[in-house]
Amino acid sequence: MEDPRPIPVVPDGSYRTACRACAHGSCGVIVHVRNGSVASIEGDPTDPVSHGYVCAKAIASAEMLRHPHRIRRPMIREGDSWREVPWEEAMDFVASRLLEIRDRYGPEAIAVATGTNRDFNQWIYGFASALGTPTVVNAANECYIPRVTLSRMLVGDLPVVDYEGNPGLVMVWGANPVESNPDEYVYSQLDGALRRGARLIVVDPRRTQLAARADIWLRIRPATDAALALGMAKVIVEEDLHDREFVERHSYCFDEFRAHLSGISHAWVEEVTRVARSDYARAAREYASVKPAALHWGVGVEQNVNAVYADYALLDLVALTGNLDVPGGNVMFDPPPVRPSDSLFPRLPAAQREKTPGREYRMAWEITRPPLYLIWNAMLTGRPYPVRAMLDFAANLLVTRPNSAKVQRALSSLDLLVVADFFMTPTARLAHVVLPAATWLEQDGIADYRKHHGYVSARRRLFRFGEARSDAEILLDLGRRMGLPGFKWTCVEEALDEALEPAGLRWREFLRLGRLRGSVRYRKYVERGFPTPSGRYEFSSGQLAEWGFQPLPAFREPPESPADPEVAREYPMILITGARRLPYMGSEGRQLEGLRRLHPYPEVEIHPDAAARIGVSDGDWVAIETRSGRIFQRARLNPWLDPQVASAEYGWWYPEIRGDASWRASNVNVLTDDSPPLDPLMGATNLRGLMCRIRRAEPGEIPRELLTGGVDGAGDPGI
Ligand SMILES: Nc1nc2c(c(=O)[nH]1)N[C@H]1C(S)=C(S)[C@@H](COP(=O)(O)OP(=O)(O)OC[C@H]3O[C@@H](n4cnc5c(=O)[nH]c(N)nc54)[C@H](O)[C@@H]3O)O[C@H]1N2
Ligand SMILES: Nc1nc2c(c(=O)[nH]1)N[C@H]1C(S)=C(S)[C@@H](COP(=O)(O)OP(=O)(O)OC[C@H]3O[C@@H](n4cnc5c(=O)[nH]c(N)nc54)[C@H](O)[C@@H]3O)O[C@H]1N2
Ligand code: SF4
Ligand SMILES: [Mo]
Repeated sequence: MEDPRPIPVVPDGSYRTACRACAHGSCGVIVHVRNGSVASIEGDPTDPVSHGYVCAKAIASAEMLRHPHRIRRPMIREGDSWREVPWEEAMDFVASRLLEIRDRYGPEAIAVATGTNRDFNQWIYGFASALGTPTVVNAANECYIPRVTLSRMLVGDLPVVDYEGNPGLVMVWGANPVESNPDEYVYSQLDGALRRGARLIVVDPRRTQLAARADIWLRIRPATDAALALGMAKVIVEEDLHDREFVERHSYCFDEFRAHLSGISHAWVEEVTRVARSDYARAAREYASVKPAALHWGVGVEQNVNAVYADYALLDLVALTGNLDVPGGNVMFDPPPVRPSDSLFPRLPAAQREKTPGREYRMAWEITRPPLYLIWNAMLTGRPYPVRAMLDFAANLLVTRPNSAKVQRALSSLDLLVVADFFMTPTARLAHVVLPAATWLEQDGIADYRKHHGYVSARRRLFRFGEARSDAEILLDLGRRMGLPGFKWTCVEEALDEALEPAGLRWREFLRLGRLRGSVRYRKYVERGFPTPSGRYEFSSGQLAEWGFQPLPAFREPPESPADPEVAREYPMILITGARRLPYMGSEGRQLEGLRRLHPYPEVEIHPDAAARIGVSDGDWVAIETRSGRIFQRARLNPWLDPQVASAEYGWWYPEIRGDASWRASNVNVLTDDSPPLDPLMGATNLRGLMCRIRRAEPGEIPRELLTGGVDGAGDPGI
């Protein structure tokens, strides 16, 4: 095999840049380049967000950079094999096929897909708008976009914890920043606050490392966060602990909210959430009395059919206690002086926007993020319109989207699937064209461009690997070839210059400067008001009412519930899918020995009593079954869990296994469903709180490679 060594584009030295091995943290790092290769990657202690934090994924990036199984050249499928082709040929092929499909069926027949919020995403959304397609597949309905969209509607932007403002208490709700550093946050910030003496409340069905450190841990039943938040609001209002000044001067419909809370009983909250009233009342009192207090919430809250109302109830807690936009509370930070990412590209024409499927999921529809089942259906049935092609940049859809079997059917039905990735993922294996993407060490870009903490920083290209190109480079090339409006730049650097115009900087200057931040101002609502119909914080949303939705947050039982005896008889356990583990981002990293060694197999946490009932010991392989399918993971016994709750890992596929078992054997999305009922506003599916059964796995059922431990971290390229 030809030497895959990366080529440095800088002389030996130490370079400040922004990590992106997890698509989220953008931790400031210093990459030491010696003898033309990465000697080490260390945390940058001067970074104002990450403060020198660095994790195993960042360290493993050096292995990733030179991994022998990375895609090195564009490839076009020929029957069952792949032909490596020059970029020119690949781009011409893709552009001409896409134009044919556009001319025949309309631009909406071309889906564009991406995964989690990555720094290049404005290019893929810009490409979709310029092309004129509303058929956008991303993680909006599964991730934290319900929180972002609702926050924009009610308070202008996502209120992020102001760790620099020294919160006296942090309530971590459905988040686990020790293992996952979601958008806007890095664990070092929370750790710093706790070391400075902040109190800690954790709301999580699992006793995470953080929960073990907490003053109060509320072991909530999965998917009942809306009910618990309402219960806490009820305590605060009943005991007159709310911030009177905020409520009187800046809010609207408080009396309706109070009446709404009177309509629920504490007995109901206890029964639904399985948290004792005395415990959540204590948490509510602390959260309402310590000033300032911050709410650090995560997707544990959102990945279920109550997503938007759970977010609303949490936002109410922040507002009610006067912790909105105050130092050390939850702040809507002003953006840095860069052009908003969507202003760089043309807007989706109104007539095309109107075609977005799923208008009934109104909040998702407004932002052109239709629930995914509608797009898979369109591929499979041609209704409401045919979808015949998909460009997939950075999404391993077969593993990370609910109902994997259906995703496979839908993608396999396309006339053209183009995937840009680092490796031959199960999704890439279905493609007609695969394109080699550049990692964070191989590209110039503005880090955290689309985040909400007010910072951006510079990420610089240090290496080239094979013929890999950054996603921005690929999409710019494709857009130009197709003659799309707005794709005017001759190189990505010109677009970066344009993005930086408001700061009066060009890319090269920003690279030297390294970082920009918007001005930090608090209580901006005093001057600006809120972006609601009333101009105040609305405890009852005028916008939701106008759309015909229940205007105050409410809870409904998940579609599969332990409260339904018929379901519970067959599937007695409540399943969480996807609590994160530090070594892996989503479905990534299973090829990297440095990470796989840390965590070689997927684990499902179950209570020892539940394990004893099915004759399972710690480390045994078990079968997890739902109405949708069956997978295998290894049991990890955890005495702190509710004995009825199990927590399985997500993102698992085995690069070392050929064939469908690679993505079917342990992929938790074989168990999830994508069909209604969904969250009525955002179309979120139940990734937390579905019903399952767990039993001992029979040796014959499990792929041989897993039992013999024949997992070679380097894996099989799968080509
Ligand atoms: N059951 C269940 N499902 C879930 C979740 C869950 O908790 N449970 N979480 C959901 C959430 S919150 C999210 S955001 C999604 C995440 O879903 P995805 O974003 O699809 O997750 P990843 O596996 O991280 O990334 C997909 C692919 O992108 C490639 N990649 C990474 N960076 C780049 C890049 O810069 N360019 C290119 N071209 N490719 C790149 C990786 O190699 C990987 O194959 O999953 C969702 N699905
Ligand atoms: N290492 C690593 N880091 C990541 C990712 C990754 O895959 N790996 N993914 C990135 C992505 S896409 C995202 S969106 C963020 C997500 O990061 P976070 O928002 O922190 O979310 P998770 O880590 O998925 O889950 C947080 C906690 O929610 C708990 N939980 C599960 N169900 C419920 C529930 O119903 N209610 C409550 N209150 N809690 C519940 C879980 O037990 C878990 O401890 O992380 C990002 N960072
Ligand atoms: S949390 Fe993410 S950005 Fe930060 S060091 Fe780890 S992989 Fe890199
Ligand atoms: Mo996410």
